[in-house]
Amino acid sequence: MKKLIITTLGALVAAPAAHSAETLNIYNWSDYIAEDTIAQFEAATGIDVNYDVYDSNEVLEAKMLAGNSGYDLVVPTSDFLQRQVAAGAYQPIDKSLLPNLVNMDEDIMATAAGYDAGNEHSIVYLWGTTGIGYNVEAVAERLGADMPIDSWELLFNPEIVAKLADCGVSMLDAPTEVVPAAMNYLGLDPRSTDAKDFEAAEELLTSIRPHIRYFHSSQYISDLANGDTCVALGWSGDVFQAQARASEAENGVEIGYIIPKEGALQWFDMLAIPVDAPNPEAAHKFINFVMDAQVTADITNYVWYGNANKASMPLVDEEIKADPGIFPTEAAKEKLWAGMVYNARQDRSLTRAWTKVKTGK
Ligand code: SPD
Repeated sequence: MKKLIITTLGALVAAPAAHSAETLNIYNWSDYIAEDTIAQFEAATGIDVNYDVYDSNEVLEAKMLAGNSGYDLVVPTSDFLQRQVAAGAYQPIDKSLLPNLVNMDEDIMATAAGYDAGNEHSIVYLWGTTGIGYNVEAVAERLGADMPIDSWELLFNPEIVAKLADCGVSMLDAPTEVVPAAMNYLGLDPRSTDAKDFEAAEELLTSIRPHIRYFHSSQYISDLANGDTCVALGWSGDVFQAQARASEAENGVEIGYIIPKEGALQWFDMLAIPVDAPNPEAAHKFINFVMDAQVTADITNYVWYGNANKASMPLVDEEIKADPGIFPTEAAKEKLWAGMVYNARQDRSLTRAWTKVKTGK
């Protein structure tokens, strides 16, 4: 059984600096940092951190495009980042301020550069997949113990998901992830931008809508952990956090995560500095701090997401490195798809389909 592990930085952290009036405003995904990362940074630098969280790229994007967010550091997913960079929302990263850049995995940074040329405005923070979390016992009770739990069928086959409705099925409130997953299940290209494909996904999602208890992108961690829901279309590390919480609570709930055999979205969340950040120097210090091998390993060991820090890998728990739900097998990798960058027209069409699914209108 997995355990939440809290590690300390030990020798890495210098003696606490004298109090300074300097402040760093961070806006990050919820449940996406180790318990002690911020305190360690404050102790090492004397910078006070204000730390806010969100659970939706759309919410972050609205703030970035409006400007004057007051944030110094944010964490958009790479596909969203690309269009925000195009809109001038971020400032170039000054790599001369990042000696720990040498720790990064060049291959993963090169993949991310597909969204941000030359990694000019962003550094990979963590990455993961969008798959299915499930309560092993509750699902087996309803579907039979020999039902293969390896497919989007669990959520998108109306006959199967109907049998799970009573124990609680949830989905991310993330149209750019759920609609492509539905298209993939239908045998369509998950990266399609064709309005007809969005409509096909909408039709499928509408047919299973009566069996979905809610659409939300963070509540499912505690609900799965407590046994209040039994299936969630969710993010890899969040499901593993639910598994760890259930294990710590010793409540008898066993949670599994699958990357469906048909394939899944693989995404990269990026550290980026808004163009109007009040304190970009402190943001650079934080990015460099996070790129320390031990700091990144502590984060991965706590939140169960992959990172792009090669130097951290020897410090990542063996159990995490060996889990194919966190670090997919070569065979699973072949079926992963990358997030699509939608233009405004495609985005409207996707959002329309999503609103209809959620509201039935
Ligand atoms: N609880 C942290 C979840 C982070 C999810 N990142 C978003 C990925 C979007 N594709």
